[in-house]
Amino acid sequence: MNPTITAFDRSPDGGRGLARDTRVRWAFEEVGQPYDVRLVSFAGMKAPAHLALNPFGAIPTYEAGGLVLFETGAIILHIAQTHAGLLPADGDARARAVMWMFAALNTIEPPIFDLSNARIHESDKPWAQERMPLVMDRVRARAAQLSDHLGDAEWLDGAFSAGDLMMASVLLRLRMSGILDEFPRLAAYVARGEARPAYQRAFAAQLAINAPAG
Ligand code: GTB
Repeated sequence: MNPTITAFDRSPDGGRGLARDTRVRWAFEEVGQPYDVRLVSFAGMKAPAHLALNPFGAIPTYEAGGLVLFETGAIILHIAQTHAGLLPADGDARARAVMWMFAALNTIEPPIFDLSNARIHESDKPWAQERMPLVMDRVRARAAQLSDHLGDAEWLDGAFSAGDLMMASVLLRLRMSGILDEFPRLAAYVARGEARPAYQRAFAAQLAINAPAG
C-alpha cells in the first residue's frame, strides 16, 4: 500500500507550491515512491481525527503501515532513510546532508517564517512598518551567509540530497518578497531545484488541486 500524506484541500497560496506538502511530494518523486493524498480543510485539521495524527493540527502528515509522522523534517528524513536517492552512501556525507536539512529548518527558515508572519498577520499593527526592515535584514543576513558558502557549487555538498531538497523548498518562500533575487547564486540554486523532473511532478500534483478555477 502506498504511504498517505495530508494536504490542504485548498491551499492559501493558490497553487504556488509553498505549503509544506510540496516538499514531501518532491521527496517521494525523487525516490520514485508512489503516494496517496488525503485533502483536509482548515476545520478538519483541528478535528480529533487529524489531531490524533498531528497534535498541532497542521499538514502534512504521513501514514504508512502502522507508522504515523508529522513534521516535514521527520517525514522527509524517513523517506530518505528508507529509499535510495536522497542521502549519500558514505556515512560522513550522509551526516552532512542531514545537517543541511537541519540548517534549512532551524537556521534559514525561522527568519523567512517571521517575514511571512510580518506580512500576513502583522501588517495592520502600528509598529509593522518600523519593524519590517529589521525582519528583512535578518533574512538577508542568513541568505548572504548561505550564498557565500554555496559559491558557484551546484548543490550544498556534492550530489543533490535531502539537504538540498529542504533548503531549496525553504528558499522558495523568499521569492515573492524579492529577496531571493538579491542573491543570484541562491536564485540559480532554487531554479536548479525547480528544474528537476521530480520537483516538476510534485508541483504539478499540488497545482492540480489548488489552481484557481478559471
Ligand atoms: N513544522 C511543521 C512542518 O514542517 O511540518 C509546520 C507545519 C505547518 O505549519 N503546516 C501548515 C499548516 O498546516 C501548512 S504549510 N497550517 C495550518 C494551521 O496550522 O492551522 C505552511 C504554509 C501555509 C500556507 C502557505 N502559503 O499560503 O503560502 C505557505 C506555507
